[in-house]
Formats: sequence, structure tokens, C-alpha cells
Amino acid sequence: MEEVRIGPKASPRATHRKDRSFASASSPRFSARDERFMRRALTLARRALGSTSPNPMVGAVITRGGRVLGEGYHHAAGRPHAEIEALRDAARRGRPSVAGATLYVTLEPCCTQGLTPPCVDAVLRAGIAKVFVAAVDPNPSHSGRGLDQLSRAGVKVAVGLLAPESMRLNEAFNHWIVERTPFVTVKAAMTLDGKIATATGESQWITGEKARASSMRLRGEVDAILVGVNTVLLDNPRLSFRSGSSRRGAARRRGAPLRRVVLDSSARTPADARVLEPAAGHETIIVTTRSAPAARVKRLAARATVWRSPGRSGRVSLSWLMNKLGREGVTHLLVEGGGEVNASFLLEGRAHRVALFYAPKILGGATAKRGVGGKGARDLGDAIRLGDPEWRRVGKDLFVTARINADSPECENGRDVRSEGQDAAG
Ligand code: AOF
Ligand code: ZN
Repeated sequence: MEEVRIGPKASPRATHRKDRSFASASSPRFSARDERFMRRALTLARRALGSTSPNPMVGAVITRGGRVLGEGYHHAAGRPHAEIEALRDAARRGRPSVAGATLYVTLEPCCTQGLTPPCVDAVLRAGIAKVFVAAVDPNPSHSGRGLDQLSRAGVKVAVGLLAPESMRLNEAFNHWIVERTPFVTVKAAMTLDGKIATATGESQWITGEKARASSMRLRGEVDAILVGVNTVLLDNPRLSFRSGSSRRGAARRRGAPLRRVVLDSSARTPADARVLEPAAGHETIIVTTRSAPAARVKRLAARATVWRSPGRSGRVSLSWLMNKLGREGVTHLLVEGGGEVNASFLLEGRAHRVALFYAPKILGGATAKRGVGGKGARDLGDAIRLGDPEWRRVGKDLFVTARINADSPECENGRDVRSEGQDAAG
């Protein structure tokens, strides 16, 4: 088995060497069995949804003769990587030796010392003979080096098996590790005519219970949630992740705290706002500017972390904020409105994905707030183009996710997820 690479083009900054081409070679033939084991590794990886940040989700399965010797996944940053978990699992199952075995891993094994030692060394020490890798690690410190080290040591390496699935799973990490700013999802719950509130400002609740539960699950997958101060003043949200006893909730609690970020240039967040109430596993950051009144800033600083945006415009600089959040390890940011804040992220090109819920209702009202405000596009040609749309029914509501400026042509590859019979939520 020689090393073969297929899969979507990596971002040019994600690869450190010119010779690392992803241009589709002739499609390698992976067997149904290979695919089954890699799917199992992906399923394992997903168990840590919401708890690995700023690390990616990774799963691994070790097999010999079609039988599983050990399997595992990366649980949280600082904890062992997936490959190590799988090796340890094999030992626990009474398989002290995995020499000559095959490893299926959803991400290229790492080759540097981070919070944990390099996996490549452990894989070589264990005498693994073949490694199937779903996706190359876009981390510039790895980015193919781990694969080279394995190949050079005589391990057979095949890359690209279920690569799109693995890359989609770690979409936020893949962006952050290269750009060092968060991957941004803009979320809104609207009527079919795009309103997020009535003309008198009433907004709770537009969508039904199932859609709200689904939107709560989104919070469990991100590192930070952001709203504008007007949303705090109008809706007084907690911005917390409330999961009950779900597995995702437990995973979330093992991970880094969920940051609640309020864009509040003049420090108008009321002292009794719910977002300032302490909540286990949550942290609140109020982002003001230099022109915010000192007394109000001081009062907020007693209850939350206060950041002051540089610049004299009186507006928070989003580019500064994105860099700062990225440095703080926020890989995925969920923007939850209101319409003006959504517009600044979308129209200034700072959002990467939308997650939109539509209730089968019409509110009307020229002054009723919309999911996206701002000045809007002047020409149709300036419309924000969405790719990879997925449509799901959630209870009585419609849930649409799509990527912004995705390479894929708009709508052509859209999926009606429900019609494929995959919708458990509806
Ligand atoms: C793997 N297997 O399960 C994961 C990998 O600080 P560390 O030691 O945890 O290293 C973090 C980096 O390792 C992370 O940025 C990513 O490039 C890679 N993640 N690699 O071989 C795993 N989670
Ligand atoms: Zn590793």
C-alpha cells in the first residue's frame, strides 16, 4: 500500500511544504471494511463533541485480521490523544502487543511535543504496520510531517479515507489552528418573513421547543457565545448552556469554560443582567471601548471580565476582538444577535457559517427587527453566497445551516437532510 492522498484542497496556509499536494490522485480503493473501521473511529471522535477545544476531535481503532484490538478517542486538551487511548485500550483488553496491526485514525498522528508527547513515536514503538488516516492535520507544526515520519520508518500510510467527514467534524479547529481567530457561526431564530421580534419587541418564543433545544445543543459545541448589548437589554438572556444530564453536557463540563461575550461599547449592561449571574462552567466578558464611562466600567468589572477595545471610533473593533478571542483559545464563536450584530459579522465577512431556524409564522411590520439588519447589500451581486446548505425539519420549524463563501457552488450540492431519512430531530 503506497501513500495516496485525495480530498478537498487544503488552505494554502495549512500546508507547510510545496510538495504536499492534495490534487486528487487516482482515487485509492479503500475496502468496505476499511471504511467501516474509519466510520467507527469517527463515531468515537464525536463522543467528545464540545470537550476537546482547543484541540480537534479525533478517534482511533486498532485492528488485526479484521478484528478490533483496541479503540479510543481524544477526550479533552491535555489528555492523551486518540492513538494513545486506543493503544491503552488494547493493553487493557489483554493485547500487550499490537505489532503488525493496522491503525485507523481520523486525523494525522501528531509528531511534536505539545501538552502530550508525539503520537508518531508511540505508534512506531508499538510496531503498528499500517496507518489509515482520514485527514491531514492542518496544524502548521504537523501538516504532513507526521505522515512523512511514519512512511520513512517503513509504516504503510494511506490518507483520505472519509476525509470530508473528518474535516467537517473539526471545521472550527481547522480554521482556528491556521488563522488563529475563531470560526464564527451566526445563529438566529426567525419567522418565515425573517423577523426576530414583533414591532413592539416581543421575541420569546418565535420557534418551538424542539428548535430551542437544538439551538441549546449548538451552545454546547462552541467555546463562546456573543450578543450585542441591545439583546441583553431587550431579552435579558443567560447565554448559558443548559444540557440537563445529556452526555454532551457532561463532555462540556470537562472542557474549557463557555465564554459569554457582550459587545457593549458604552458599558450599558445592567448590573442585574442575567448574563452577569455566575454560572458553573461559564465566564462572562463585557467588551467596551475607551469611550465607555469609567464608573460603569468599574461596576461591571466587579462582576465580569471587562475588555476595552482599542481605537477611538467608539465602536468595538471586531478584528481586534477576533484576534483576542483566538489567542484565548476560542476556536468556535456562536453569534446570537441581534440583527445589527449579526449584520456586522455577516456583512464584514467575519462569519463562516449560518444556523437559521424558521418558524412557520409571519409577523410583518416594517419596524419589526429582522435577523440581519445593517445597511445590507446594494447589488444582488453583493449578496452573501451560501454553500453546502442543509435543510432539516425540527419539530414544526425549519433549520437551515450553510457555509459562507464555501468553495462549493451555491445550492447545487444542497441536501434536504430529512428527505434522506436522517432527521431524528423532526
Ligand atoms: C493526534 N491525535 O487525538 C489529537 C491530535 O497539546 P497536545 O499534545 O494535545 O497537541 C495538540 C495538537 O495535536 C493539536 O493542535 C492537533 O494538531 C493535534 N491533535 N493529534 O495525533 C489526537 N487531538
Ligand atoms: Zn497526537
